[in-house]
Amino acid sequence: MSRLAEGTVPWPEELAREYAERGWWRGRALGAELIEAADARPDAIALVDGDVRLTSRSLAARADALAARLVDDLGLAREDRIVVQLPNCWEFVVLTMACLRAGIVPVMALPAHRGHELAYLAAHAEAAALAVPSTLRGFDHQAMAADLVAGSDTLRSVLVVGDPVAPGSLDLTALCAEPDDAAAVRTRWDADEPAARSVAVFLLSGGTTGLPKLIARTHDDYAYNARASAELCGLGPGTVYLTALPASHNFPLACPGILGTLLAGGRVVMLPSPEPERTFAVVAEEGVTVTAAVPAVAQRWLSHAAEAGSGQLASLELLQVGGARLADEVARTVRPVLGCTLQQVFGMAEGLLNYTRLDDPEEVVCATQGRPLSPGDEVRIVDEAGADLPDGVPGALLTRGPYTPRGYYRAPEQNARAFTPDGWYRSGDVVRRRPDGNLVVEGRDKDMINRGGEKISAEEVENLAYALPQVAQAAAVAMPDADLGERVCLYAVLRPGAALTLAELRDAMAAAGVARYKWPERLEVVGELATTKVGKVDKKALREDVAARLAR
Ligand code: OOB
Repeated sequence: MSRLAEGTVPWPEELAREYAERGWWRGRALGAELIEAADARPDAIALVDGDVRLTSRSLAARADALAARLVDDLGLAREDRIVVQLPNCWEFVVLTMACLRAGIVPVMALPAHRGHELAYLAAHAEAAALAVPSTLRGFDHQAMAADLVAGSDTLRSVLVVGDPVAPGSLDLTALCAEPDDAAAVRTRWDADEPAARSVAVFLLSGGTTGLPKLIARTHDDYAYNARASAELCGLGPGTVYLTALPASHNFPLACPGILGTLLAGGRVVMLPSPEPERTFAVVAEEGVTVTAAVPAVAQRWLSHAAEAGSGQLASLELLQVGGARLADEVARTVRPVLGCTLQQVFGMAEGLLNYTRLDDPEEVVCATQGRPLSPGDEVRIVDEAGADLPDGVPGALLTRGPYTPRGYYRAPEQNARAFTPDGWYRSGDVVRRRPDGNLVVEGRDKDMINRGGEKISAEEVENLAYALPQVAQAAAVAMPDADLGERVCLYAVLRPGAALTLAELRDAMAAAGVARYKWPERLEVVGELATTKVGKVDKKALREDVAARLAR
């Protein structure tokens, strides 16, 4: 068994056979499926990023050529890992496809991550390479990458997009060049497909533990995830999908996102930020038909359209919103203000995707988070004792299915908590099922803060706070926020005589190389932390306390 396979928890063989028999798992590598989709319409423009416009033929040839260069020039081998931290650019798509062709596994990091997160990801995945922008929003990613390589036992190569490319780094844009021998590289990978049950990508878990867990998505399961999502969303050759959310996130990557659009023969447009003015202009210029947003981004687009009008959005047919709870009142404004259909998406990198359907009544689209994608998805809603609850009663959501893996990568302890012995994933979400089958997300029972779709583990923030000598006790909780839904508030009990300000706390997080979205935005220094009857910190009481303070 390969090293990677050893760290993953496979589906039971009987179910794997059933998934294949039902046609959900095709037994093909996702890269091969993408190349075959490109074959169907070779001259169609498949990928757009600013002035760069690539046909399907060119995209496929570049991906195959890059795959060969990663193996021949960089010495990467099948199942080697590469941490991918790129903004939304065309090279991200070529690199992802190249990895899927060669069986090299991308670890999908976020542009907002910093040394703290990337060092951990590289170590846990034992990554051999790292792909970064040269600089982004004033931050020198390449310098950070050099430090990471210096401190790592496994990292050897740094691939860079943008100027300058430092000596010792490799120019990823150049490596993505169209080859002279497209037919030869094509034949090479056609003859050497990675196994369908092997790991295709590592996604990051939303995070309830100290550091994010890696989710090994296989070729079979992730191809199904993207293909079935594309079908549900009605994607086809006429689709123009705008990637405005960070491309490495499961939602814009495969729900149906970039991969679903390419499998359906459509066109992907990459945009580095969802800033409304630029987004609206690109929607108009490119004739975008589908895009995805988190509620905070959708709200910015709605405000912009309310002021500037929705004239530029004439081509937009479908807006998907997910990643955090969309308020029903906001949902109801989407069609009148933006002039397109809304689809709510309640998904998770661990697998299960719920969608409202395109032909659902407006009431369902605006007041629910949809229902499972696949007839193979199993959902249970249970009480604290694990007993099934009737429709209408909120409870903890458990799930299994053909694209929901049975465990995290190399994490037996976390798996014992996050999965039941018979393979149900405990999502940590509290939901209620309506008689029509649609789910409504009522809250959650996991210790996570959802900052506009960015998931922050309370435990991770607390561990970082404990690194400060002033802090005796720490509890991170969500505080309500009109723009982002939630932000991080830290409650701290200080050591006798110690003092701490929010600025000092944030400076310490910066110095530790922690991604900025995790830095607390409010600090409450208290004499003691409220506890529950069993002596645990009472987070519910703290959330209520901060909400009350904000309302004053
Ligand atoms: C998506 O994936 P993750 O892994 O970043 O976060 C998953 C968690 C869910 O367990 C839930 O707590 C929350 O994010 N969530 C929602 C939601 N969609 C996700 N909570 C309320 N309403 C929603 N619509 O966030 C994700 C992955 C694929 C597609 C869409 C979102």
